[in-house]
Amino acid sequence: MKMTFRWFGEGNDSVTLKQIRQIPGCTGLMGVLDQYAAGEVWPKEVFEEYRKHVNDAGLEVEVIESVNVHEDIKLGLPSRDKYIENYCKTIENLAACGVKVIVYNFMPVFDWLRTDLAHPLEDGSNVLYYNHKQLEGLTPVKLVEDTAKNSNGFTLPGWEPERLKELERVLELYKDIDEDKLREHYKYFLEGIIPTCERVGVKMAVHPDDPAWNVFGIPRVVHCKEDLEKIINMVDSPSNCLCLCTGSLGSSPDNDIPAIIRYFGAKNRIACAHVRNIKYLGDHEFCETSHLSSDGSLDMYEIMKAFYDTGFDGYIRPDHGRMIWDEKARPGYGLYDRALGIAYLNGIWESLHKALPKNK
Ligand SMILES: [Mn+2]
Repeated sequence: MKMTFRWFGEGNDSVTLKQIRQIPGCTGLMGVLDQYAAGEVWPKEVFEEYRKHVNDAGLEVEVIESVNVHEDIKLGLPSRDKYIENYCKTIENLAACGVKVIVYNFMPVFDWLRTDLAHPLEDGSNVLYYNHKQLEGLTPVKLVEDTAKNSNGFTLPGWEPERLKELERVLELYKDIDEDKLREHYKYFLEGIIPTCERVGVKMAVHPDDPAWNVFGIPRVVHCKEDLEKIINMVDSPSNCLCLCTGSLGSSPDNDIPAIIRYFGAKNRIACAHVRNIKYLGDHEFCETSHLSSDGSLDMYEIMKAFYDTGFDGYIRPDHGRMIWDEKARPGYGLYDRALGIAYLNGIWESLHKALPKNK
């Protein structure tokens, strides 16, 4: 297992590489380069410079998180072939610089979604919060505007202003697309990119829908065990993998996270993981919490044990944290609570290793 940390890049993150390097047991990044819009080719030289910069700070960057899939691919438009070709070029360029895993998602229109980015907890911290009832009566455009206003001046992943200008037009295009149609388009995408991944030794890791259900009537096909099974079978290849995000899948109490980890871990299809806790507050209502099991609804010991027992040797990072100790940062992505999350997850891992010496 390699412990990593999400970093948004120089000038785009309140957290520094020096700070990340000082988190015990954290050896690398899940990196983000968000200057390229979905569909653009990431130039090798630019990424190589980024990699050197990260390596010079004493950290690895073998996982990249922000290679977004162009909406035309999800919509199955004729222009998708050009974007798939570009995606393959980006895969080749990143692989040439040592990238082993690329995280992406296949959520139409919206990336992750919350209704409050600073929900107060009893301990005086604040966290991301979701209540499905609050989406009722809200238009997608209004939600996006509210989110942009409340993100402490940072652009949230998936909410890039350039992409949102076309929001209404894109929503209209999705009216004729159901889940089966979306899966057809997904399969076409994987068939287009996986041969390149196999050739250059990259694993694609799909991030689950967050939250784990449909929003605004738009189809989503990555939020339960059956969905994930369909995806890994669309193209049966060791390069067609999952990014197991416990908080995203875990937003639905119907998903048994340790069982899902054991099932796909045994097939060697989990390339990386985001590990965090959430707390159920009602029907389709939850808040995020510290990583500690007793603070939320997920059993983090059982989650880490499932990774351990299946011989997981991929990349893990803590996911969103609370905003604590008066830190000012991108919602969910402060230094302090995520660093505490790493210390805690590493503590569980060490205990597992010493009690059950099967893995490292
Ligand atoms: Mn995640």
